[in-house]
Amino acid sequence: MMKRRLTCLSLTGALLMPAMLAIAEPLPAPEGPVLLRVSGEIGKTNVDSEAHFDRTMLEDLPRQTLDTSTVVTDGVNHFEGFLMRDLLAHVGAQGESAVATALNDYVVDIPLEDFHDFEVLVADSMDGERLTPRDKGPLWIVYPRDDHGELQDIRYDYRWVWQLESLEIR
Ligand SMILES: Nc1nc2c(c(=O)[nH]1)N[C@H]1C(S)=C(S)[C@@H](COP(=O)(O)O)O[C@H]1N2
Ligand SMILES: [Mo]
Repeated sequence: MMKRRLTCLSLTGALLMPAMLAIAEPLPAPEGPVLLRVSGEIGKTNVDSEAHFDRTMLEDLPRQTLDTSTVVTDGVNHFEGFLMRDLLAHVGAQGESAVATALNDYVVDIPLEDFHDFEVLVADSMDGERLTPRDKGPLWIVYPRDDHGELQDIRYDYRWVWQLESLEIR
C-alpha cells in the first residue's frame, strides 16, 4: 500500500516537473544596456527583486504592430513593439496598477485593466525607425486610440508615456 502510494506520488512528480520548471524558469540576465525595469508584484526576476530587459530580451516578446494617430504627431503612424499584456504575463505580474516612470521623471499610475481591455503597445519603432530617447524612445506606451472612441480622452492621454524607463506593479 505504502509502496504504491510512493510510486504514484513520484509519477505525479515526474509529470508535473516540466510544467513547474517552465513556471520557475528564471529570466536570463540582461547582457546589453537595460531599457526597461519591472518591479513590484512580479513572479519572475533576474536582477535582485526586479525584471530587467535589454533590447534582445524585449525583441524576443511576440511582435505586434499598431497603426494609430497620436496627440503629438501628425496623421497616422505605424508602430511596432510588443503588447503590454504579453510583457506583464511574461514577468508574472499580479496587481491592480502599473506605476510607469519615464526618463524625464514623468510618473503616472495606469490601471492594469487597460492592458486586458485594449491591445496597448509598448512601441520601440515608429514608421520603420527605431525610437530614440530624443524622439519619444526608446519605448513609448501607445494606445489603439483610433479603434476605440473611449480612448480619445485626456484620462488616457496621460498614460501614453514616452521615454518609458520602468514599471512598478502594485
Ligand atoms: N515621458 C513623458 N510622457 C508623457 C508626458 C511627459 O511629460 N513625459 N506627458 C503626458 C501627458 S500629460 C499627455 S497629455 C500626453 C501628451 O503630452 P503633450 O501634449 O504635452 O505632448 O503625453 C503624456 N506622456
Ligand atoms: Mo497632458
